[in-house]
Amino acid sequence: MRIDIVTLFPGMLEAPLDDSIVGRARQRGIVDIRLVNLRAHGAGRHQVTDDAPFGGGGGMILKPEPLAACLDTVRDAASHVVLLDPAGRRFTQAVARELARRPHLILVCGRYEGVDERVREHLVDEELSIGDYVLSGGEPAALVVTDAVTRLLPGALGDAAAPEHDSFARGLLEHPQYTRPERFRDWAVPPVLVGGDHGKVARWRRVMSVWRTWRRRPDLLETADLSPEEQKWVDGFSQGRGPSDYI
Ligand code: 9D3
Repeated sequence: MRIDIVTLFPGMLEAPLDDSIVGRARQRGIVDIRLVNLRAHGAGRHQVTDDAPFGGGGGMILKPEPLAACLDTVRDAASHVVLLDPAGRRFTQAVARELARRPHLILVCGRYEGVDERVREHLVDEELSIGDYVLSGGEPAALVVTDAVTRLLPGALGDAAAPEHDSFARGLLEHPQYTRPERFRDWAVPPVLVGGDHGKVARWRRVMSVWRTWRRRPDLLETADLSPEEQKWVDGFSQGRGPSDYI
């Protein structure tokens, strides 16, 4: 897959894209990520990319021509152009799965007080927001989308951590996890995890994953992929039972 990120601040993205899962996926040729400096397409000797809003008021608006010129150099028939914008559709794991099927994404980072409306209407295929908080620009959002999409590409993760096993892929939160030492400051690891019974461990993990989701993110249970047994646990929790009733 190819991902072009159009930004006025490529320096905000360089280092994060070089490390960890995304950096390794790039090295392995699983994803081809390029940073495209919008300023290179700005107007005139000063490469201006923004201007004051028609009708007055404060703030600067991203001009349409630099973005159009920039997209002309990177887009082809297979490209899917995404504007990162607080007014966009909410980015979720389901959207990440959709985007991961595309051969070419172009992520356009908004800035200033916004972008000229004609960009949204005519140059962009969809708009995405990563959540209800105010960022200074689309760059952190482009990084979030790039990371979430890249780790879904075949081969991006080791075999040990297939993305279909992620808690969010099943619609549940992760169960608690522990490592050595078995006792730290008088705090012991749950004995079932060190008892060597793999069946009991697997059941403990499933119960705790459903329990934690019920306690912390009950909204996720509406769409979670639950077995009939797991649904029974949820009903039990609602009637006052706890995880130890099912472990
Ligand atoms: C004064 C302008 N703001 C009115 C509320 C609108 C505004 C435009 C652009 C606010 C922030 C930004 C910069 N943010 C993004 O470009 C952005 C974003 C975000 O702020 N939150 C969540 N997701 C995203 S995706 C892009």
